[in-house]
Amino acid sequence: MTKPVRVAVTGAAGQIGYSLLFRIASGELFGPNTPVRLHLVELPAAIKGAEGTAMELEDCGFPTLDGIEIHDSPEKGFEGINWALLVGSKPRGPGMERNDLIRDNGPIFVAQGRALARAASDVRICVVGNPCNTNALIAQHNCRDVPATRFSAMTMLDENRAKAQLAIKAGVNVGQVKNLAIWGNHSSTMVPDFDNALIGNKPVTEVITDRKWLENDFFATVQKRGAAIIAARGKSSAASAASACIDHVKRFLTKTPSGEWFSAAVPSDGKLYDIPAGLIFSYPVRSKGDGTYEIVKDLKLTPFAREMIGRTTKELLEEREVVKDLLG
Ligand code: NAX
Repeated sequence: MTKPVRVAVTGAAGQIGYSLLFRIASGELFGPNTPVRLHLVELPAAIKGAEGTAMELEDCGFPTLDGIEIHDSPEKGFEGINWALLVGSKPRGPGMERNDLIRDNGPIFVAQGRALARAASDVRICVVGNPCNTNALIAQHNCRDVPATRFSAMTMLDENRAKAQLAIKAGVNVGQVKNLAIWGNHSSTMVPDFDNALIGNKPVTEVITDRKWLENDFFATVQKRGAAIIAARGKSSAASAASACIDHVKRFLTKTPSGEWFSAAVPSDGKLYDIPAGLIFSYPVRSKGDGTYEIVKDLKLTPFAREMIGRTTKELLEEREVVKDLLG
């Protein structure tokens, strides 16, 4: 009998949780032969909602779902887990500045980092809750027992959004678009790197020759897609975020084909592309197929891309400054 993979999802009663949990339970993430034990972690006030979701998960009759645990504390919720998908955090309220959100959510990731250190050893962590890069930085600093390279933050949704926009513009299926790296912060300063991406094995810039569109409309659409969805739906992206989280974990668990890469925010070692050490920075990465990865080296960056990467780096440094007292 295969040992179940234990996956904790924080914010299990939230909108992303409601989509994500079913896709994990169905066997889509770890395959049809790997049982999954879900740890639903919520705030005490939202436990009832998590119980409702758990009932629906049972009612789906997924053979891969080995069991469900519901916890109102990260200490209990993270016990023995192999994956921590840290989705839960406070949403940005009306009139709230980004720095207020960073300060408000920081303590959640201090507590969760400490709980991970105590409760889990063979664990990999993906932070989705915003501001995800800096939240991942806080969790990682408060969990020194787990290697830093096991922490990542999700920029896969931004990659998927960017690929979709390029595919629409070029009139091709999105499967034709490859190697679209997101650099930097998951925020409106993110850098969708079209110069190194391919459409049907040709450079994007050979297929879409309108560089003005690429540097302006394409950039702005990708950077502001989250806000556009809120404006249209009245709620933030949920199913697409859950789908990207599935893609993120799958890409780490699958050997990346030669010459390809995907986007994930991972700790910088300070040696590549002039990014200061320690930041959780989105890079093009390649998985070795077992959860470990390498950052793709020696990609050529245009002066435009360098300038944009400089801006997103500056923003991440400023965010780190705002939470410096939380970096245990
Ligand atoms: P919801 O407000 O629907 O759900 C959040 C849930 O988290 C709530 O049920 C709440 O009770 C729970 N929660 C809050 N603090 C918690 C804690 N300390 N422990 C456990 N649970 C806790 O938000 P949802 O739409 O699901 O979004 C969740 C997070 O994802 C937000 O921070 C959001 O900004 C972020 N996103 C990140 C994206 C990314 O690409 N990285 C894209 C989508 C999304 O915007």
